[in-house]
Amino acid sequence: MTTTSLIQSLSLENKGVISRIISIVENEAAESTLLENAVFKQSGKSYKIGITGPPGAGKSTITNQLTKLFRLQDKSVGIIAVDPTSPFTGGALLGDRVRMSEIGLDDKVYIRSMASRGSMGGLSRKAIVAGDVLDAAGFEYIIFETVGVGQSELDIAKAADTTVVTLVPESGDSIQAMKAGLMEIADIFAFNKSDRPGADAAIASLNSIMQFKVRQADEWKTEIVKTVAQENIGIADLADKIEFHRNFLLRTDKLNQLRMNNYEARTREVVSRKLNSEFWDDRSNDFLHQNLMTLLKKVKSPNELADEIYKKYN
Ligand SMILES: Nc1nc2c(ncn2[C@@H]2O[C@H](COP(=O)(O)OP(=O)(O)OP(=O)(O)O)[C@@H](O)[C@H]2O)c(=O)[nH]1
Ligand SMILES: [Mg+2]
Repeated sequence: MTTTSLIQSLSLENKGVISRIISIVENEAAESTLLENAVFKQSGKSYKIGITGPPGAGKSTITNQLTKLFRLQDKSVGIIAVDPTSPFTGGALLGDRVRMSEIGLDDKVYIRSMASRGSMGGLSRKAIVAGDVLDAAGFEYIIFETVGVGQSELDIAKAADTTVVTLVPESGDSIQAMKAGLMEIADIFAFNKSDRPGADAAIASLNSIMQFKVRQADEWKTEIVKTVAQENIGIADLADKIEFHRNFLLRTDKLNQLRMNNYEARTREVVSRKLNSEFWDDRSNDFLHQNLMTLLKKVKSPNELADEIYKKYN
């Protein structure tokens, strides 16, 4: 299929086409940029939810329950599960197999797992573009589920309209979350596994940490929702809070601002990538390698060597 016919046949019903386009993007195949441009221009109608948090907190369980709830409202849902730590992809993960059997057979649900395949390079960028593909296909909700607490989660959170951070009672999660920068990105905390001991105390401590968060008058106040995802407790409440946040963004005209900020970051990222790849050719790389000794011997600092290379090869 040509790129034009791929784009023309892109729709909810056509999961094969969705998968093909995402694969082309994922593999950075030749026609990737053309497809990225086309889907971007058709995107913007979906509502994007990011679900992130530490490993095992219940992100997948929450995603599945939310999806079931949206389906009861006859809303279509596209899910992108991003795992920067796993070399597997395409539903090879056990949890994803369970998920496929639960909700994956639904016509109006599409699930895609994306993993790093050994290199972290551009995974979050590709996941965000995959979001554009699902958006252009017409899904009403898109859920980005990301494992761990690293830079890629933060990047993906920026591409979401509402970011849900999942925490659990154990292991001083709130403190960890604060350190990892999750406080700043959380629109809603889903305090999951609240069937476990210590949940109320942990929520109280999260609450007190949040009081220190500096907030402007017109800024969203982060919500905390108590969930037991496995038993579908608190999920309707979570969905309400997401809707509440969405209405807030629309009412205050922050949704467009937020998306514009995200598009700005994406544009800058492309420019940085281009500059970087143009700059580092054989000559500049050789020069760097030949001068590494001057760093070890403390003749030059990295700043000085960088300046020298920059002046020489720019
Ligand atoms: N007790 C309890 N267990 C839960 C709850 N929600 C999920 N679990 C269990 O916790 C485990 C991890 O849940 P997942 O949904 O796979 O968590 P995750 O955050 O997606 O995990 P990773 O993707 O591996 O980071 C599973 O065994 C779930 O059944 C809950 O509310 N209470
Ligand atoms: Mg998971």
